[in-house]
Amino acid sequence: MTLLEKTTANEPLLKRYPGNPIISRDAIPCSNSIFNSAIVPFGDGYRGVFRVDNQDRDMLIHAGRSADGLNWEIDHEPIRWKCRDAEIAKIVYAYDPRVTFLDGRYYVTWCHGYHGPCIGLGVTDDFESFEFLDIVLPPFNRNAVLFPRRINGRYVMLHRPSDNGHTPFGDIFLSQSEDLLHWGRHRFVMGTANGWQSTKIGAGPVPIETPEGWVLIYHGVLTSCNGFVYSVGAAILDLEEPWKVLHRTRRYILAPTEQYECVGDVPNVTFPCAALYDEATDELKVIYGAADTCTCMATTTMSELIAFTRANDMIPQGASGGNGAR
Ligand code: BMA
Repeated sequence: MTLLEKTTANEPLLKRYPGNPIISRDAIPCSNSIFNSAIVPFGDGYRGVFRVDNQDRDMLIHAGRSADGLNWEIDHEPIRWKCRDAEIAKIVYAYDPRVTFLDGRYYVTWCHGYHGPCIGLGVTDDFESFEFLDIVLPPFNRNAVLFPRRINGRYVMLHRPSDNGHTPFGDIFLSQSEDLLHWGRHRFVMGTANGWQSTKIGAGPVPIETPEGWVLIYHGVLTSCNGFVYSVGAAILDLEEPWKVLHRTRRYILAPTEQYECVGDVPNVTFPCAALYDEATDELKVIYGAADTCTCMATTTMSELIAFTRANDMIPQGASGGNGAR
C-alpha cells in the first residue's frame, strides 16, 4: 500500500494522541482557555510558553514546565517581561507564541498589542526570567516564527502581514536581519491555494532542518458559510534560499474533525505552534491549539511527512520558481 493509499481512508497524516487534549481549558485557576502554545526540550524535560486567555478574556503568555511533555505545570501568573524601554513595556495583549532555540538562547516571538497587533521578540535562558527585547514588525502582523539558525549569515523570520480584524487574506513572507532587531530583505514565500488553504495561510512551528530542505508545518484557512476553518499542511523550503518552496501539500495533514477541535470558543480550528522532532526515532510530535480552547498533540514521522509532502505536491516539479510569486 502506498503512503497516499494509506491516508485515503479518511485518516489524515497526523495521528492524534489518544489522550487529547494534553492541556485542558481550565488547567489553571484563572484560565478560560489554554491553546496555541509553544514547547521545547529543556534539560531533562520540557519548558513552554502558553497562550492563556483568562476569565477577563485578556490574552497573555504564561510559562510552564513538564517532565514528559504531556503533563504540564503552568504558572498561575502571566510572564512578567523585563523591558528596558518604557514606551513598549506595557503588555496590552500577547498571544500565539513560538519559541526558537537560536545561538544558545530561547527566543520567543508573539503577537503583541501596540496600536494594533504587531510582532514582539523576547528571550529567556531559563524560562524563569524573560526579557522583552522589542517590537520587530509593526502593525498589522500577528503571526511570526524564527528559523533556528542563521542562513547565509542572517537571521530569518517567517511572518504574515495582516489587518486589524479577523483578516480574510494572508500570505507567508520572509524577512532577514543581521541583529534580530532590524528586519529587511523581504521575500514572498507562498500564498493561498485551493480548498483548505484558500483564505489565508500562516507559518506554524519553527522550521525543521532536514537534508531535503526546511520542513515547514503551517496553517491554512478556508471560509465556510459558518466562518473560518483552520487546517494544517506542510511545505519544504530550500535550505539556502528558504523563500523558495520546493514542495507543498495539496491536501491537509490535519483538519478539525474531532469534537475538541470543532466545539469550543472558536469552532473548527487546528492551529500548530510547536513541533518536537526526535532525530534518533524520526518521531515528530506536533503541538496544536484546538478550537481556541485547549492544547493537543498529533504525531507522525519525519520520513512519512516528507514522503507525503512530495506525493501530494502542488508545486509543479521541473519548473523554475513555482511558489506563486506575483
Ligand atoms: C487567528 C489567531 C489565532 C486563532 C485563530 C482562530 O487569527 O487569533 O490565535 O487560533 O485566529 O480563531
